Formats: sequence, structure tokens, C-alpha cells
Amino acid sequence: MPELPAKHLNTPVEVTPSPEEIATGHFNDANIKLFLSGMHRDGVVILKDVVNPAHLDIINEFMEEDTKNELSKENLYQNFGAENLQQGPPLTPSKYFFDDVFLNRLLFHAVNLYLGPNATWNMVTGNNALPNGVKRQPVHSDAMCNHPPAPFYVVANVYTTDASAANGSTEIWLGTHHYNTEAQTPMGPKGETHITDEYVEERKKTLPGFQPTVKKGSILFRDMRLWHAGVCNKSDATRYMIALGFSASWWHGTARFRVPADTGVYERIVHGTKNHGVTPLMVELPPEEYERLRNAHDFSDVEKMTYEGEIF
Ligand SMILES: O=C(O)CCC(=O)C(=O)O
Repeated sequence: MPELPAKHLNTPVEVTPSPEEIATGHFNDANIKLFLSGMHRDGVVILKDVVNPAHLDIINEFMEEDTKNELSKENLYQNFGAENLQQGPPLTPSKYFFDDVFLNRLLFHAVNLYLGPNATWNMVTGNNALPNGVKRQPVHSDAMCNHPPAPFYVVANVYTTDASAANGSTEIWLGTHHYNTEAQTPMGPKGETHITDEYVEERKKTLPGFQPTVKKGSILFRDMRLWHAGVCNKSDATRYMIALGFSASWWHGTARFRVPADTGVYERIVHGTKNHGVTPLMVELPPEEYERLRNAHDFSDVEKMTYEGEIF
């Protein structure tokens, strides 16, 4: 197998599938070893060139228009008060639904390798780092409750443009998925918490956070426990990132993702996941309601009520 980059280099593992692996939707043994080694050591791996960049251009165009709508809303919620909006990708009309984005078989294989059999897929959302940002988020983990010291949830981030420090790629802290709530501030009333200054400062001395360069068409595959932060997008263009969330079958999460009813999306997802080891957990909503909630920052109706328990 290709070597893992040395730990002190503080750089994420990249797994590049061959054309044959893309065609079969299965990684070969060498790439499985590399992927699992990277995930268990670092908590994040880049799956390189697994989505057609032209598909992401089309979604990006939609998101740019969608951002204009969002910005016209009053009392717009910004994640951690930074210039970061929750904006879900379009699942409809069908010209925006690309199988290599939403039903990517290599992604599903990676999910099964890391989380074990019969994983569930229960989150579809996205983050928009607005242009010319000046306020960053605190370093945080999305696993905002006491969790097992084992992989239980992953997030697949798909940037719709090339992403790097120049346009606000997400800051990530390799290996921090091994920490738990001891590193987090006490939870606030809305379930918010972040990594304490003490832990952040200590970690900075050895392996600080950094902003990876992720080519359009690649997937940043991240253990949910990993410390990360949305940082300023200093460019003039929106940096948009899709987020798909998957849970181990034994983690009793309550989240579901919303899909517009009577549009064929539900059926397409059921068929596209069948026999690929991933069970989608969806709630069908009337299309207008789906549209209204697509950019909600709580992802699903049940999540808010269950911050104390197994929320994902
Ligand atoms: O948009 C990003 O780069 C990350 C955002 C994030 O981590 C959050 O909003 O919790």
C-alpha cells in the first residue's frame, strides 16, 4: 500500500481510486488499508476525484442563487455567529440530483468499511462560508455529547469548488477524534459547546489545525468526533460545501433527513442505496415545506429535542 504521510507532516491521507474501483464502486485492498489507516490515525481522509466536477458546477450555481435568497431573510442564523450559513443542497428538480454526489458507491463502501455493516444515512445539509469573512468559528467537535471511543458517525463533505486556505476550507485537527467531552466546554442551553482554550493551546504545540487543499470532485471524509472549525473565507466568492451524515447501525440516533414528497427523490434514494450497505432514514414533506426547511440549521425536526441523548 502507499505509505501514510508521516504524522509530523500534519497532512491528510488521500485515497485515489483507479478507474476500475470507480466502475465497481469498491476500493481495492491496498486502498482499504490506506483509508482505514488514515481514518483510525487521523480521523479524516480525502477520497480523491470521485465526483464529476461538472456536476458540482451545476449545484454551485444553484447555491449561489439560493444564498441571495437566504441573505434577504431577517434574523438569519449564522453558525457560531460567524459568516457561515447552513444551506442544504437541492435534491429537486432532478437536474440537480447527481448519483455521484448523493448515491456515490465508493462513498457508501467507505462508510461501511469505517462504521461497519448496515450503516444508516440520516443527514443531508451543507455549509456556506460567505465571501470576505472576518469572524471564524471556535474549534469544535460535532459530537457534542459524551460518545463512545469508537467510530460511530461520519460526515462526507463535498466542496462544490476547489477549496483551500484561500477560500475558507474547513480547519481540521488531525487525530483529535480520540478526545471526548473532557476537551469540551460545558453545554449551553441550545446544546452548543466547543473545545476549551486549554486543550486548543496544548494541541497547537504539537499538531495544530490547518486548512486542507481539497480539489473539486474529492470528498473530505471526516469522523464526527474530529475537532474542526469554519474559518474566514477571504475570497470574493461563496465557498459552499455539501455535508452527508452516516451513523453506525448500533448508534441509536434519531435524526432523519427531509426529502420532498411525490417528486421521485425518496424512491430514487431507496433504490440507489439498496444492496450498498447503507439504509437511508428519510422523512417525506410536502415540497413547499421541504423547500422552507432545506436550509434549517437543526437538520431535522427531532434533533433539537434530543441534545441530551443520541442525537445523530
Ligand atoms: O463551513 C465549514 O467550513 C465548517 C462549518 C462548521 O463546522 C459548523 O458550522 O459547525
